[in-house]
Amino acid sequence: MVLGQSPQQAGRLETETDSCCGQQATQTLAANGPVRTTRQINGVRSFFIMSESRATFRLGNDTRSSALLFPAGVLQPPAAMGRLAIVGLLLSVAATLPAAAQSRNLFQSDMTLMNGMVPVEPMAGMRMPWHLMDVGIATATYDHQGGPSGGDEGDSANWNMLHLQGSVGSGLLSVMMMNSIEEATFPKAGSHELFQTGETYQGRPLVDRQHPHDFFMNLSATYRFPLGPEAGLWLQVAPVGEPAIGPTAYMHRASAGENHTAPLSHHWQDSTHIAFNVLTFGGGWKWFVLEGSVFHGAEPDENRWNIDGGKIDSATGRARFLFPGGWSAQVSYGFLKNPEPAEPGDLHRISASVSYGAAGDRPLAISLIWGRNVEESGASDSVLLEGAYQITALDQIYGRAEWVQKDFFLLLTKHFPPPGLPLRLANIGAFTAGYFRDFPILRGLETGVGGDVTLYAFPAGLEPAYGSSPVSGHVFLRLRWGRAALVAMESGHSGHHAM
Ligand SMILES: [Cu+2]
Repeated sequence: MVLGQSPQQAGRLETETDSCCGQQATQTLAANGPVRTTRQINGVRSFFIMSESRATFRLGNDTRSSALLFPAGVLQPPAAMGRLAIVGLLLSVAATLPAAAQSRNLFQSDMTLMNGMVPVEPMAGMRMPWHLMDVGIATATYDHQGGPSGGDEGDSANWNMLHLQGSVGSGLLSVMMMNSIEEATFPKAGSHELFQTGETYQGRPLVDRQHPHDFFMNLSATYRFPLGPEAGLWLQVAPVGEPAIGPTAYMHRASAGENHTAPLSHHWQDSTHIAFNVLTFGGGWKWFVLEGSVFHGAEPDENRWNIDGGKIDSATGRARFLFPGGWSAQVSYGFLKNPEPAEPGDLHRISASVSYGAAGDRPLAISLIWGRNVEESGASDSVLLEGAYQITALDQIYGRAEWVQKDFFLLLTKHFPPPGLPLRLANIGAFTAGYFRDFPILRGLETGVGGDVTLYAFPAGLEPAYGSSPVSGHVFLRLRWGRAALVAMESGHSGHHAM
């Protein structure tokens, strides 16, 4: 749903560009006047999608049809606003067309894209009217985790994001609030997930459980200041935010597809996505981004309803690379001051990842992620490979393979190791395959069902706790509303784009 949307955001126009018709698309852009042509840099075409529904309106493969609806100068305010209102109205209607018109793009909700923390922001230099977007997901899941450490439950993973954005001065201001009520929809001690670790419940470590996310998952204000069409600087002030480290958090990644389960390497790679008192400063030029954050290093406490706060004692730095053709990568480092108060000690985290299709602008997305934690007791590594493929507009397959080194004692006994015990690591492998199908029932609400199965590899010494070959799985109903803003960040051959 888009509340108070501007006409050009009301729907979604797609043009098809590929090696054969890219030239034509370029001409279409050029025909739309100077505003549009400034957004074409070095063949890098940037796009901006905001829509209230995933049901997108395809104008067909002929880019000339979009030129009809977006005639020259149409985006030059204010004279064009009336026409845009009509186009917006048409597209709003089109957005509710039956599922046959849906695209095969994967869903993503990357907040760096939504908040314009990118070098090339397609609306840079244009006046953006204030608009409020709402996007969210809720699942109803039956979760079975096998073996003696497993269990069965019904739960719901969920989040909602309110995103207010508009021009201030020559830049773009984004205000975001993201909430989750998992504290009410997860079992008190967290959702059963074999080999999952991280955070605490009643002062004891959570083992084989995924903690619920805080009610305030994000509360941030971001100002992006353009430096011409190819560069920008940004500052984010976030009582609750994501420091610049690691890949996009799993629940926002296109490559996670419909897999709503936290990776076992969450606390090696992307667990800082909820941090307190975060200040981020960044900038980017063409395909390169450099950003740094300071924040409070402790992980969220057991009270999931409040905003923890805490003094700024930790820092991260990240370089991002937005390659042509849908590829992107990051390398990052962070110092986290005493992230787990129940098990005191500082943490150094190093991460590198490569992604394909992270902007959710094509049917396939893949991420390969490495994350390393270096603690006083020693270092441990994690590697994750995941992908999602939209076979048709309604059918998706997804998968995830992980290898992560976890504390043997913790997994075996479900207690923190006593101080002084040398760190013994267990190599844990987890392999998930899943299938999801959309069943469009209600307009404005995307409804679908999915299921997945996970198998594991682990040392024989853990068999007393896990059995010899546990099998886990989920069956779930997923509701989703809204769609995140998207900035495609590739050049050259590309899939379906909106403009
Ligand atoms: Cu998390």
